Amino acid sequence: MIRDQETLNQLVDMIRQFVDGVLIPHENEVAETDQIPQKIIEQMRTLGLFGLTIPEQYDGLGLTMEEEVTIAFELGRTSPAFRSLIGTNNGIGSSGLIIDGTDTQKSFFLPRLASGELISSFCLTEPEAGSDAASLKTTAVKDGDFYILNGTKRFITNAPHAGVFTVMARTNPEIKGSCGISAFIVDSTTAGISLGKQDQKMGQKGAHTCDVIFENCRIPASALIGGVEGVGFKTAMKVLDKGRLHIAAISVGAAIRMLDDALKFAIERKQFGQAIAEFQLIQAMLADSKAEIYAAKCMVIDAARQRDAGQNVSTEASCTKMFATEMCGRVADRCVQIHGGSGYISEYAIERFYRDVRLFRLYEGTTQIQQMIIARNMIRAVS
Ligand code: COS
Repeated sequence: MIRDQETLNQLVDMIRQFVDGVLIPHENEVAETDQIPQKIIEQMRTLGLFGLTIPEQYDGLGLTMEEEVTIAFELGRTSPAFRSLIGTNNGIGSSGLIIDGTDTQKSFFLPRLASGELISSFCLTEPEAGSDAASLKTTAVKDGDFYILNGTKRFITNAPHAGVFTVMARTNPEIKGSCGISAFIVDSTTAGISLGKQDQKMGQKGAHTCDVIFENCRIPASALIGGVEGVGFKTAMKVLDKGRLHIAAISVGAAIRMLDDALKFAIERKQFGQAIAEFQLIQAMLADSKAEIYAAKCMVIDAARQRDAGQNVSTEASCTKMFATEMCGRVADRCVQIHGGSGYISEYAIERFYRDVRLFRLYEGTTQIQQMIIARNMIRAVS
């Protein structure tokens, strides 16, 4: 759903200019230093980028899913590190609160997340619980008006910067599966929380992840999201339905950028006395990429509209995440191929994008998990 096309167009134009004029020119610096310059973070705050999806009553822009993916198509055209910094506040770090939080929890945290004063992280994955998220072992034991958290969370995006964590933990150890899990909103300065060393990733330099370790970490009972035990896994799954659409949209944006760069290169690069863009084998790679990007974009918009209409989009979110991220991987590969040897050299952005986009097929559920969700939903629908 688009509430007001003209206002959205203005926002998209502003973000497009910011991406082209500020973010793309700083991509190499971010890759080399593994840091986003502070002045860019300030600009992101001023532009309201930390609160794109946070409801207006909590000082965000309250974008609908269709509006959000439209913005994500633009943000995807630059280094994923920039998107990653604002991504948790707009997605997995705030959605749990927005979907299932109490009014008090929302009023306290959401305005701070919208302004970027606080960065949020989503703590689901553990060393022994990745794809099988319901097997997580972190415990939250009730102790009067408190819970005591113990456990380790792994690969937590933005954890080194986070002011607040959404933590999924087992409140009922008797129940081994998903029903024993609850979600908490945890102040990162609470005693008993420590961070592991920063992960050295294949790509996405400037986006930071690490372990978050809870050791006898005492949090108030009011930190229980929604005030209800045992529904934390469902909260996490609802968060991921939305997050998967966002990652799909970012994948479309990244593929558009890679193809733009490859097209430009193919037009400029001459071999055998002519631009390589004139060769049909190059054209096939350009055309296949264009068509697949178009298909993924249509899927993202359709699924976003269905979610805005209040429909359950679990299947569509997984279909879209699977198709768009796999498409992005194929486009990355073809665009390296079009660049030839230059595609393997860091002077060209495609070398970095090739590594950066590899993560899209892994996080927020691997392609194989999306396949499993889609097939299970199909089978359940008829049985
Ligand atoms: N929305 C709401 N509820 C959902 C849901 C969704 N999208 N998906 C599942 N649930 C509910 C189910 O209805 C079920 O509820 P009941 O017990 O009341 O029937 C409960 O949650 C458990 O679901 P399910 O039985 O499907 O859980 P499984 O453990 O079998 O499988 C998968 C869950 C594999 C789908 C889940 O663990 C998953 O998505 N794994 C990948 C995790 C991931 O993406 N990690 C990335 C890191 S986070 S960046």
